[in-house]
Amino acid sequence: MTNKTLAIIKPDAVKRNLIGKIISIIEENDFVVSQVKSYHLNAVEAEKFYEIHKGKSFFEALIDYMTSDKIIVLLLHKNNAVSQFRKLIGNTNPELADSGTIRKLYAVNQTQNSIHGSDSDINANVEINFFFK
Ligand code: IDP
Ligand code: MG
Repeated sequence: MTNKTLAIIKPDAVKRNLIGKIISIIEENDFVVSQVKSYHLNAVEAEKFYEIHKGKSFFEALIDYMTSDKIIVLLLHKNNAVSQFRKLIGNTNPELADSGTIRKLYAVNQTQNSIHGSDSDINANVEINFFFK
C-alpha cells in the first residue's frame, strides 16, 4: 500500500471559485498536499488520462468538459491515501454520494463532479507521473 494519491479539482469547481473550499476539506481530513499546479489539459492529454473510458457513451462529453477550463492538480499524502481519498470524494454520481463528501457538496452532475481521485495504487503512480515529472 502506498500513501499517496492524485487529486484533480475539475473545471466546474475551478469555474465556481471552489478551489479554496475543496483544498480546505482535503487538509481538514489530514491529507498533506506536497505538490499543486494549475494546468489546462488539451484533448490529446485528456484522452490519454481517461483512455480506459474510450468508447463509452460519456467519453466525448468527458473530454470536452475536462478541457473546458483549467484544473488544479494535487499530490496528496496520507496513510492508505487512495481509499481514504475515494471515501472523501464520494460516489461518481453525486445523487448517490454520501453526505459530507466533496461530490455531494459540490458536484453539478455525474460528469461535472468537481473532483478526481485515483482508484488504485497502480493508477495513482501512473497519474502522478502523468502530471508531476
Ligand atoms: P470516478 O471519477 O469516480 O473514478 P470513472 O468511472 O473513473 O469515475 O469516470 C471518470 C469520470 O467520467 C467521472 O468522474 C465523471 O466525470 C465521468 N463519468 C463517469 N461515468 C459517467 C456517466 O455515467 N455519465 C457521465 N459522466 C460520467
Ligand atoms: Mg476513475
